Amino acid sequence: MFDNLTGKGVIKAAEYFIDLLGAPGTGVAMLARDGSLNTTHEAVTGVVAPGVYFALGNGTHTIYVRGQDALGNWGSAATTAFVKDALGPVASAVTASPNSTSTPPTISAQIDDRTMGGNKIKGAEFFIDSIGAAGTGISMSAKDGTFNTAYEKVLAAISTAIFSNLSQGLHTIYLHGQDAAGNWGAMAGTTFTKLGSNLAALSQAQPVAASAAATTRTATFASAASPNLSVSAAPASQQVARLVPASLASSPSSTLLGERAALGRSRQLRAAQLLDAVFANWRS
Ligand SMILES: [Ca+2]
Ligand SMILES: [Ca+2]
Ligand SMILES: [Ca+2]
Repeated sequence: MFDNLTGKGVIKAAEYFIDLLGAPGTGVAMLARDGSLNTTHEAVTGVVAPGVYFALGNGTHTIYVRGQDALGNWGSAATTAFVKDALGPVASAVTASPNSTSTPPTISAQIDDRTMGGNKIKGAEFFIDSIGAAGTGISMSAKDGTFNTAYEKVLAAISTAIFSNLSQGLHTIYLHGQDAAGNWGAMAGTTFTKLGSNLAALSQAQPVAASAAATTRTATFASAASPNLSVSAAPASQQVARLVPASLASSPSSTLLGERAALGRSRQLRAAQLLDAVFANWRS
C-alpha cells in the first residue's frame, strides 16, 4: 500500500472487510508489518478472528483491503480471495484384495475432496476392526506416488506382523482421508476374511467361472471354533455343486441349513461332518 503517487503523505490506516465492502473506516484495522505506519509505502497485515472464520460458510470468500493517507483520504479497495474448507474428503471404493486370504491383503480406495472444499488430498489411513483417533491409523500412499490433487487413489498393504495377529475370520476395514486443510473425512469400509492354511487351499482350489457374467466363488471360514463354511456371490446351486463332492451333497448325513439364496447372497453350510470331508478332500 503506498501513497507516494498522490503526494498526500504517509499511510495513516488500513482496513479489511470480508465478502462485503463497508463504509470507509468501518473495516477491521490492519497493522504495519514493520510495526509502524510511518511511510508512504507500507506492507500491512490483519488477522481474521477465529470466531469470524468459524462463522463463514465453506467455499470462496473475498477480502477487501484499503488504506488511508495522512489527510484522511481512503483509497480504493484491492481484493483477494481465499477458500474456507472445513469439510473432510469423501472416501469410497474401498477394497481389500484378496478379500478372502491367508496372506496380507492390500487395501485400496479413492479419496475425493472435489465436492468437499476442493483442497488437495494430504493422506489416508485405515483401521482394522475398531476405529482409533484420527491420525493414528495405518497410513496409506498415493497410488500415483504423490499426494498432489483433490482426488487420489490410495493403497497400503497390511503388514505381515499385523496380519499374523488377526484371528481367522471376518475383519472390517475403516478408512478415511485427510485434505490439505487438515480435515479428516468420514469413514468408508470393507471387509476381508482371514483364512487358515487349509481354508486358503480350499479357496484357491475353487473353479474359476469361465463366464464373465458369473461371479467369483469364494469360500470363507467364519470362525476357527465354529465350523461354518460361508459361500458367497454365486448361485447357491452352483456353490453346493462345486464345493461339495456329489457323493457328500447327496449324503443323508450332511445337513444343509438355509434356503436357497438369491444370487449374491451368502449362505452357510453348517455340517461338521460335511466340512471335515470337504477339507480332507482339498487338504494338501
Ligand atoms: Ca512503516
Ligand atoms: Ca475439504
Ligand atoms: Ca497424485
